[in-house]
Amino acid sequence: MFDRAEIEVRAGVGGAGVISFRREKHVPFGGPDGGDGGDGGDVVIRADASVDSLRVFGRKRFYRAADGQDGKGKGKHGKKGESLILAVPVGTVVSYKTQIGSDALIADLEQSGQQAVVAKGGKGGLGNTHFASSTNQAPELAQKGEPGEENSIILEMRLIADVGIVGYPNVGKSTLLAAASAAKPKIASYSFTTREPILGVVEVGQRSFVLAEIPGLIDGAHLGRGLGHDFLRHIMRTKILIHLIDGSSVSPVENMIRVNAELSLFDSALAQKPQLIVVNKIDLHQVQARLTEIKGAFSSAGTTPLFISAATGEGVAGLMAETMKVLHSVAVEGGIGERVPVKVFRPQPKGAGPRVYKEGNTFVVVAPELERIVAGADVTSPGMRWQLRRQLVKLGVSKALERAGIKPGDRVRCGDLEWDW
Ligand SMILES: Nc1nc2c(ncn2[C@@H]2O[C@H](COP(=O)(O)OP(=O)(O)OP(=O)(O)O)[C@@H](O)[C@H]2O)c(=O)[nH]1
Ligand SMILES: [Mg+2]
Repeated sequence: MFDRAEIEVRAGVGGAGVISFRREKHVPFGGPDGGDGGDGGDVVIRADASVDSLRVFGRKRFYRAADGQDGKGKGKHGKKGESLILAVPVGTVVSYKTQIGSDALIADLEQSGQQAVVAKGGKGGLGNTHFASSTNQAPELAQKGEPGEENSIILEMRLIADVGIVGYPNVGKSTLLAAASAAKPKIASYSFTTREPILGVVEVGQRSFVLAEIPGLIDGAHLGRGLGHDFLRHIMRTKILIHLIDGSSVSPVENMIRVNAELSLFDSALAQKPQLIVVNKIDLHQVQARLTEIKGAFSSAGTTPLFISAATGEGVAGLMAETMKVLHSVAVEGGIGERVPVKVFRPQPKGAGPRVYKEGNTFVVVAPELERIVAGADVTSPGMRWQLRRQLVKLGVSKALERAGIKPGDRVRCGDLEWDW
């Protein structure tokens, strides 16, 4: 099952702004006319109804969007880099892989056409026209483009089943799925026979719904025990649950309570989904003999279960008709059709002012705006140094340094450049 893929995405680098001056007849030095660099392209993930698996992402791991073009003279701006759009199946959950190991949700693409930006393109650098002022009419400063964001992204396909069958191993989930649909899951008398969620379509009269077996739920599943943890996520989208209980177990009621505790420990929303409580294996003698006792125990726990034998088919049609009814009432209550707004993920806060910290005797300036100017500047020219100094004031770097206690003669570093204050 290709229900999960990890990919690396890199957005385009912004194009560089340029230093250029107008050349006119009879005018030895025209004004600055260096255009800005174009923004780098984004990497975008978009849900597409015509895509049905994440298979392609298993074959190719790295994706990058186009870089922005550099600006040109005569005020011409560079072209924006084209965004890279990756099509994924509807129902894909997109998250960002963090260093600490837990994933951070970016977006849940529930409808065709819904999309999320997973790596933002770098902004293009400013051309030298932006650095002109009344006192500096020949600015020799321009900005380099910003780098594009780079992220590790996890794509996961959530099963879109309407109904999930949950319950301990070996209670007869596969047997029920096979009895109610054309699915052919493996059935065996040991636990964890089913290792992946399996789907089947159930027809009730003219209508149908998708039923899924959710495998491997055991005590501690919310902590990652058994197989359940991975698949608990998959049932988040189901509208209702069939909670199947083995009638031949020592205490069917206790089993129901424990499974529900497990579900709510994983996610309280999961425990609040409507459930049909179903006792299975009523064809067995020992279950027949205890039927009244079991009914009584459930009723004192506040529920009235349905009784079936998945093996013989007794009660299965009735259960499916009941499931259809509950599904319908959930839909009418407005459980479906909610829109999830597109979330754009930005790992770094933008627009933070310059920061200064001391490294030994050197004052280090962290100011991306300035670093990008510094990276492109020829600091050997005195004119250029003067222009840079003005930018230090303008971007608030001088203030930040003074606040940090800098004195004339102290060493300052910004990006690759070091100088005395
Ligand atoms: N007598 C009887 N046995 C049943 C019934 N339903 C299932 N079984 C048996 O119970 C055992 C487990 O059935 P499965 O359908 O594989 O159970 P499961 O819940 O899917 O199990 P896992 O996938 O391992 O979690 C098998 O030996 C089935 O034949 C039933 O209604 N009556
Ligand atoms: Mg099974």
